[in-house]
Amino acid sequence: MLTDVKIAKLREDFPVLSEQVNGHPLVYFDNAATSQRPKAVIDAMNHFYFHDNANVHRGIHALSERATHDYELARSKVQQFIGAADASEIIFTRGTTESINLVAQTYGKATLKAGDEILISHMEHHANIVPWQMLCEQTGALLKIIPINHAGELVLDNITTLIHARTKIVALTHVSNSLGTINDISSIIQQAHAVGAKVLIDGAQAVPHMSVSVRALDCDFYCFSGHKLYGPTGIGILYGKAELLKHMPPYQGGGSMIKTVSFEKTTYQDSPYRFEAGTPAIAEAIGLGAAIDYVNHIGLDVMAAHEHALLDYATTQILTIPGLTIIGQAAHKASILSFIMDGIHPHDISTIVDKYGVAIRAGHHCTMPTMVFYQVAATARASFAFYNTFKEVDIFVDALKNAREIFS
Ligand code: C6P
Repeated sequence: MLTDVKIAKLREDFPVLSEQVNGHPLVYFDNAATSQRPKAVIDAMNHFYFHDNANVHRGIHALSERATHDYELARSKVQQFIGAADASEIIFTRGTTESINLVAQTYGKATLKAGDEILISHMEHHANIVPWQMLCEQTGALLKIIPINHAGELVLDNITTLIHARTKIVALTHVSNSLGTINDISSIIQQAHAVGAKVLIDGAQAVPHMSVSVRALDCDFYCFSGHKLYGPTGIGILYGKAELLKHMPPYQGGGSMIKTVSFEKTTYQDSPYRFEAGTPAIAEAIGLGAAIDYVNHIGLDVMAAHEHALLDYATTQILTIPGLTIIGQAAHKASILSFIMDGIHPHDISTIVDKYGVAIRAGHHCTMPTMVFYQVAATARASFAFYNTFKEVDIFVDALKNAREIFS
């Protein structure tokens, strides 16, 4: 359990958390957009630049060997973190967005034909909509949508009418970034496999809050971003089953991904290198490895228990504010709290609470179809991490009450 004393100690690991904003101590509730980095991550990246900086997989000199060792060690840490069978199943990308585009433009483009179907849900982030739309335009495949209900849960009653022989790819978010819903993806993965479809899971909002085993889930692809997991920006992960990666064409061409090049014919490396053309984000991969070490040290279960307690407390507290409606009330939620307030635009809510040092996000959260479903242009969203406190929730709720007063 994370006691107040323990949290106070852990907060010291995050230099930015002691910032003052508009004359108030920072209350950082925008963790779903990007979380903060502990010193361990910043130090790991600094150490690389101070002592080991060289390109990977190229030089035969000591620094290059050190850089390559640390880069590959980071890959192994990711492999263990998500329970993949082999490190070759872990591809470094720039983030979730690039991971999904990679699958669409390699596996998707190579296998889909006109009339095939790609199934997503109504609560997807644009990163798990647009790449599939682009693929549909290229191949003549059709995009199908799993509906949601008002609580923000997938409606699966008629799922057999959506998952059938023509379904080739099912691409689903594990946790919704704008509603907080945790989806029961296991059963959908099984149903998709029963008709021979492959399943990609967008885990951007899941891996920071729950332990994930890609082998237990049996998904075909799993994606996430380093920067939501206390790691650096510019680094993300695509997990793919070895058997699938083996037959997938490259994503981009260039250095590192080839075995031989001649003007007549080029041959490609095996996974993961076939999908990592050019110089990768080396310091960022090492930083992600350090973030995983940090998370493992505290324990995802311990972190999640505290985040849930914060979510429950904040949910109860904000509902005491007149005219406030929570958007996304699923039975199973991660620590994301989206809401609207009568007569106040979410941007104004965000601006007012910022005056009290509270950072939240306001907007459509890159989920425009979800906003349309709720008939709102935007929501305000507070998202909690393990380093947040109940006292911070009180400051946030007081700031919201002030917003209510200003606008009434
Ligand atoms: N959501 C949010 O504030 P990138 O930008 O590639 O690291 O992650 C994209 C992405 C994909 N899927 C989900 C479920 C996400 O939440 C995100 C990023 C941020 O909610 C920025 S829009």
